[in-house]
Amino acid sequence: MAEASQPIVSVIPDDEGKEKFKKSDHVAFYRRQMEGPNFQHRALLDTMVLTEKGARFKLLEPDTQTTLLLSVSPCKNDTVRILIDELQPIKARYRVPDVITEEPHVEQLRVERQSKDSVTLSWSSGRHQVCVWHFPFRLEILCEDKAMVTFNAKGKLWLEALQDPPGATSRGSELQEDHTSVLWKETFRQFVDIQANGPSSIGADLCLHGFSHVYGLPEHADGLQLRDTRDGEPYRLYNLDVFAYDLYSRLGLYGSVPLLVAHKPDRTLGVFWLNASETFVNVHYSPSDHQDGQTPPVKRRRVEPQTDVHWLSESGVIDCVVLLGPSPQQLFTQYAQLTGYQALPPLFALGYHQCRWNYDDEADVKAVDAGFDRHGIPYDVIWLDIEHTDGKRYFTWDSALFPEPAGLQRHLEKKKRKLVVISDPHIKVDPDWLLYCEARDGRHFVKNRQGQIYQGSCWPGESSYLDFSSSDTRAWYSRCFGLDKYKGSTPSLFVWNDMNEPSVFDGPEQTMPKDAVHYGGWEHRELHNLYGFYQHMATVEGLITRSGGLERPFVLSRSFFAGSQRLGAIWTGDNVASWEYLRISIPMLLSLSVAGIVFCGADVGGFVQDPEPELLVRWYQAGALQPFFRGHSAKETKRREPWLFGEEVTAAIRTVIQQRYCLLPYWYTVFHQAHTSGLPPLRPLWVEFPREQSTLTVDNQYMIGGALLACPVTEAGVEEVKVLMPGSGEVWYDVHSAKAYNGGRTLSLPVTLDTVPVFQRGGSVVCRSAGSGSCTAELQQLPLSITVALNSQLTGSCTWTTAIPSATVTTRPSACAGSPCCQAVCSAVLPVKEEEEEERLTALPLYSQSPSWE
Ligand code: NBV
Repeated sequence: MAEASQPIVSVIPDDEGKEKFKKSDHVAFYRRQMEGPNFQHRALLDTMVLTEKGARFKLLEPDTQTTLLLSVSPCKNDTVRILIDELQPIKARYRVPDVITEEPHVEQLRVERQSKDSVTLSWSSGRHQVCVWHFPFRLEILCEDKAMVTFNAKGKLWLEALQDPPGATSRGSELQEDHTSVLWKETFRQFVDIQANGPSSIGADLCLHGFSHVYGLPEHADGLQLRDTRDGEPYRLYNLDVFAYDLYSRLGLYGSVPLLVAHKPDRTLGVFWLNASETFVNVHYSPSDHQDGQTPPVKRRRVEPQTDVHWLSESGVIDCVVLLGPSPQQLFTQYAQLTGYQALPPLFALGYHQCRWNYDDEADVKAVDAGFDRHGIPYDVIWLDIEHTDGKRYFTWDSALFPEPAGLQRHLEKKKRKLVVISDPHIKVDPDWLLYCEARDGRHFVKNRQGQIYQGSCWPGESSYLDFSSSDTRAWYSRCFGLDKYKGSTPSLFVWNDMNEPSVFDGPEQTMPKDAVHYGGWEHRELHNLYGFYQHMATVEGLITRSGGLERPFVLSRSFFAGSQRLGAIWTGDNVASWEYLRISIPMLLSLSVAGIVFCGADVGGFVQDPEPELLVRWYQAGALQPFFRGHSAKETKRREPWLFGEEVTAAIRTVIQQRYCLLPYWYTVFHQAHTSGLPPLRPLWVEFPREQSTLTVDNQYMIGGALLACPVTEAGVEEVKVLMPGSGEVWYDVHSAKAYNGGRTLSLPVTLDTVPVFQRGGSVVCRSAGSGSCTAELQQLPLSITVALNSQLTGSCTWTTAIPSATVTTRPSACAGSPCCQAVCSAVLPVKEEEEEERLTALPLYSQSPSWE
């Protein structure tokens, strides 16, 4: 069977002028919800039942006489879960499993006030309340009697109740072409989607009072702050393989996290919409630019701002958790308690990774590895793409190109370096291949709607797709990573899951048809956005089991969902070697970080096309300051190992990779923090400076942990950059020159090709390695240095905690037991006279001391 080639064209219309990916007006359920009947629901207050799981009410929609069941569960960690399902659906609607890690403890509710119009419930301290209004139904979440969030403020709540198919009783099960049957069938280009359950969409709106800045909802190639969607498309959450994706777009990319985070100076809150089917989100800010644009200008009263968010999904139930913060830190912890904390990566995973599609053969891999040593550039991992396999059969090797794969790994391992290989979710249809036969006979493949094994085209040609939603299939797949089973693998081999949206070359929007069928009879439409998450989970399990449960795994996945942070790393897919893509990588990674996917990176240098040397250097500088740091390039591009562009470029790249290695004790520490508290290593400025209005729209600078401010240069040929130094009263120290700057202003700073603006916050302590070594294993032998930066009173003292790397598996909440922490309190006091302050600030050396890793 012939191997396939990827239909490269994505955003460009095909020969018939039709686009490959849908816009919202191509999507029937979106149109139905938007043009919707505008039902007004009634909450039947006398049906209220208070249980240990919260409060339950019936909701009635009088026109259709549909009854819904609402449950409201305020939880101990200041979150409120709102669940709405049909009271008596003709069959069960899909509820997303495996994402929420543990059911949070529900608070004991008490009735605070009750009338015929509303009932107000409160719990523990009584600071927060929930008020349910009878007609029109809405649900308010209040803090000290002030509404923070109103669910159904705009009356957009609508669940399309499940119905029997037209003619199911009178005309047999064949669909008839009449006006109702279109609800059971949808056509996009040549693709026909038969909707076995008919229309089943859900929608609801939430008003976020007082908020005019919202973030999150990855993955989109757009700015950090979400935009008002009235001027175009809604944000789409539908995992798709989009080669060289369009920029500044709200169309769906490889992964989805339905978490929206709202921030204002005195509160951060979140809305988590737990649904894995195709989802859209509309954001309306008020007062908005639209209103401001009115001619003649209308004199407006000062109104409190608000953000209205309308969520719409193709199926499932309404399962929405409001996270009440109030601080960014609390919000991140609430979200991590719900969906899991970041897995603590093994230290090597935070080093530099060298990838290419493809390193041709064993000699090529060894030569590249030697190149790093020859040029004194540290690195930890070299990667193999799909060409290393025998005809794109994952878990195999091309025996001509990689005759001694275990020997190759041992060669790398002698230098304490690792190999990562790719493993995609499609399996070549090949009855002569044992692994295919095992999967087929073990019923591990997704089926089509007729009940046969589904087949689609991907790299190997005709392929079938593993059904990772089944725990049996996940267990079987995990076993494929066993050292006895995966021939040629050794414990220093780690894994990369690509194409797991899943990508299907001949499928609608290049993915799996929604009417394909998974374990338990669930249609693919119900769980589409979970597919990659489940493959990632199975791979991680495989690596943990391989090590007898002892070692922390490293697995990179392209597709992801809420909760993927528990599994490992993700990257932003097929970007392009251009300055715009370098710039967009920063807000893309910040949006992922805000939504819990904190171990993230973008292909350094750009995957598609060839970067000019200046762009390559700037990209390495930026990548070295981002969590997952990997150079990668497509098959058609020129080779671009760091030493191929002349000594100036090699030196610049060497410097930033070495600086990354020196900073690894700090990176590891901020990852340990993510693992234990949920705080992301990469933080938008407002996370650290929540009260500063000027930080709310900044998305070209960010904090690494609480101590370092990074502003990578992302423009060609610039000689100066503007940097916002946040926080009046703060002091910032250039980490290279120790020059001090007062916060609360924007500065223009001169830059050369070697400059990477990074500043340490006064009052913080940063732990570095005294040298970089050739890889992280060597780094750990070197002494550490700590840098104490004094704050503006010059009397700063701070607690320093650094995590000591070990390879062992850590599971929360006993994270510290598996990964020892070293704590020290560092304080430095420099008495200073008022009038001397400015002068002393600029001359102040950073205080350093040298303990060691042990
Ligand atoms: O496996 C080949 C590539 C891979 O290098 C890249 O990183 C992925 O995002 N893969 C996509 C498949 C095809 C890309 C055109």
